[in-house]
Amino acid sequence: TTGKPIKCKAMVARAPKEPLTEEEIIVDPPKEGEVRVKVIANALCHTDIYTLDGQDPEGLFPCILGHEAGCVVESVGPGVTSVKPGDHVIPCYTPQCSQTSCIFCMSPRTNLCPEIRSTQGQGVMPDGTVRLHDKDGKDIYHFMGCSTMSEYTVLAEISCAKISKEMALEKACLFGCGVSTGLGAVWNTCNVQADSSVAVFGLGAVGLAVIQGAKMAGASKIIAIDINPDKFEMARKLGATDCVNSSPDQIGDKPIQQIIAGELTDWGVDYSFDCTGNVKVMRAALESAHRGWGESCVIGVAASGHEISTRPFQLVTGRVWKGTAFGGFKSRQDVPKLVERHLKGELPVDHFITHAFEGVEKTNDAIDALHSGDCLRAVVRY
Ligand code: NAD
Ligand code: AHE
Ligand code: ZN
Repeated sequence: TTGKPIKCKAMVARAPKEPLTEEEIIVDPPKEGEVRVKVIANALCHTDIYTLDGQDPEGLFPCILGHEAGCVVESVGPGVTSVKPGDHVIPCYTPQCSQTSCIFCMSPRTNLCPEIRSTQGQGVMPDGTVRLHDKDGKDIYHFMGCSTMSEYTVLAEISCAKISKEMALEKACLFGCGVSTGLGAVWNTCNVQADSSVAVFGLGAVGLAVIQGAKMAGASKIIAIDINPDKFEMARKLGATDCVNSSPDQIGDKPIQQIIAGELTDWGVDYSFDCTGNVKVMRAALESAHRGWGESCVIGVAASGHEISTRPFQLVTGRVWKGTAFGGFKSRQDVPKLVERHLKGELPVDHFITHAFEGVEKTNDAIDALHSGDCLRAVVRY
């Protein structure tokens, strides 16, 4: 199939809020600097749903969603040197071009390589065209540079993190988004120190990964907050020392930040994380942070039009508000290291997989599982 189009099964997002349609699509061969991969497993992340629900201002339809996957290289385009057919790769929606001319890749302060971000946001490959077409030959947009709800897809070489073949791809896919983001928010973006206090709002896979990362960083107090009390069991298993149900019917009209900063701690927590995407929770997380030095990290994704607010006084009195993309990991160099740490037994991830499905056509069932509230990660193996 090298150099030839591949016909395969994919789940196409035809329009916002509509179920995905199972279709036979055509995947063009990779062009210069591109890689065609066979997708082995894809995990559903809330961001896929956010876009499918029409909330993503960059969301384009028809498209193929999916951005948390484990793949095998099928063929490479001209000029590709870092991967070859048969290699195991994790697609990275935050690429790493590593060029000396890239001030972002050359800086230790960020992972936000902008090399292909503008075309990626327009649902096309770096040359401005698509590689995905429906059976009538009509274009299908790419998504986050990944589009992994398809048996095959095409990625930019700089979006391919080559990983050890020892880790099963139906587990390795987790390092493609949510788990890495939660861990990285703790280790990179906030650099949580030992013996510090942490508050985590939202206990999905991302929030639970924050807890796991905070525990590994030696945090002494980890307050887990959610409106769904079913999430607390896993939070405690991963290291939460306190769990708070912030539903109004539990805490009434008492602000959650008052409970965190006034009752559970003196002055607030050293670090707080929003893993909900709700801008009101983001405010509560900031205002739960410690007077004088508290840092609050936004991980959750909020649609355009939803804005954060707080009194400037909160910052004047020493709180810092920041955010993270993919946990600040420089993708192609750091994802392989996370896989190595897992293989050494330092980073268990099995607990994040709550649902498993066989066949890309089961992706709609995986989406239903995600909406059920008892799902962390649903992995669809193709
Ligand atoms: P999820 O939907 O599985 O988890 C969200 C959790 O927040 C759920 O447990 C839910 O009960 C809880 N929650 C919802 N509203 C709440 C409220 N008002 N108060 C307290 N808890 C509340 O989502 P996920 O896959 O874990 O992702 C979490 C967020 O992070 C999403 O917004 C996602 O888009 C975003 N995300 C961002 C990045 C990044 O790089 N910045 C990466 C991955 C995911
Ligand atoms: N197109 C969306 C972007 C929302 C967003 O913030 N995305 C995160 C990743 S979420 C993964 O589950 C991110 O890393 N953004 C950095 C970037 O370069 O987009 C919107 O809302 O506009
Ligand atoms: Zn994601």
